[in-house]
Amino acid sequence: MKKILVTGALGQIGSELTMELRKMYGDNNVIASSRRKKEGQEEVIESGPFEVVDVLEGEKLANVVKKHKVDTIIHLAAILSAVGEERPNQAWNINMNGLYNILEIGREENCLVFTPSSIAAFGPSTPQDKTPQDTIQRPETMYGVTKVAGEILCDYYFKKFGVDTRGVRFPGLISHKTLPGGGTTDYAVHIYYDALKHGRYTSFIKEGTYMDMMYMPDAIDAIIQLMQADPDKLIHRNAFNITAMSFEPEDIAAEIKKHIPEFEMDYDVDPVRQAIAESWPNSLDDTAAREEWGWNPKYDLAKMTEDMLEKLKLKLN
Ligand code: AKB
Repeated sequence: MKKILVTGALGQIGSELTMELRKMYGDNNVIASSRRKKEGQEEVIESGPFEVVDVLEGEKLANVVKKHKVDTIIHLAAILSAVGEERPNQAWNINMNGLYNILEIGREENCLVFTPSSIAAFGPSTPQDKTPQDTIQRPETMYGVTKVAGEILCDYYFKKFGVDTRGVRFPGLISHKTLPGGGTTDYAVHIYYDALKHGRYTSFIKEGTYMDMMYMPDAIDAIIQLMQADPDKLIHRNAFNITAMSFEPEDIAAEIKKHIPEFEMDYDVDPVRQAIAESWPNSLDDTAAREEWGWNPKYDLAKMTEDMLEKLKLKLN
């Protein structure tokens, strides 16, 4: 029987992943953790074990793992790209020392460790179109620096200590349950809320800026599928390129217009997030993930937009 600890369980990915894992493995076998309780997340906090612990508190975290006899850690607690540029010091501390603590616990307690990387692990010198799995990684954001360093650290723990580390490079994630916190791709979530609430959206990302994106159900499937993958088939581990779609702001606006004909979009570009977006790939090549563990996303832009608008309408009414 699996016993899974999810850090950052009240965040954008964690809140949905925890509930899905509880359905699969049983409520008591999935321990949600966060550094504090958050309003609006009662479902996650109350439907199974919940531990208040900061990923920087290594000893407390190790005790949680021992207490619940955890064998799998899904480590999601992290500072994202835009906030990371405002507070690089904090981004380095949480993203690196948090991961280090998790890997040390993984080594001592023999746990499988999943941690996400990101398209942010690439930079302006990376090939921008169909970015290969193995290529130049010289990011120019603190978030990106921590993601590349994290990938290498996870590889190190696998090679040196045999810790079963696995990861994916997530693109921008779009969901209707929990808002993302402080990323560059967040515009692609906000646009749906504003379309329904106000019939218009002001984009902080410039027209013509392509980035990879994915709908949350595919992201959750990716984590679960990779966790369950046969280790003998994994040539890569930290971390796999995965993508479901690549679009510019005009594309998502045009798709929304099919459902809300009066919808209008204009631009008030944020130079910091625009520069970050321009340093990231336009589209990833995810062949390795497809070949090594069967990655195959279900949602494209049209299908995602239909579902997002339907679910958000219910939520906002
Ligand atoms: C961000 O925009 O920072 C994140 C990411 C792509 O990792 N959504």
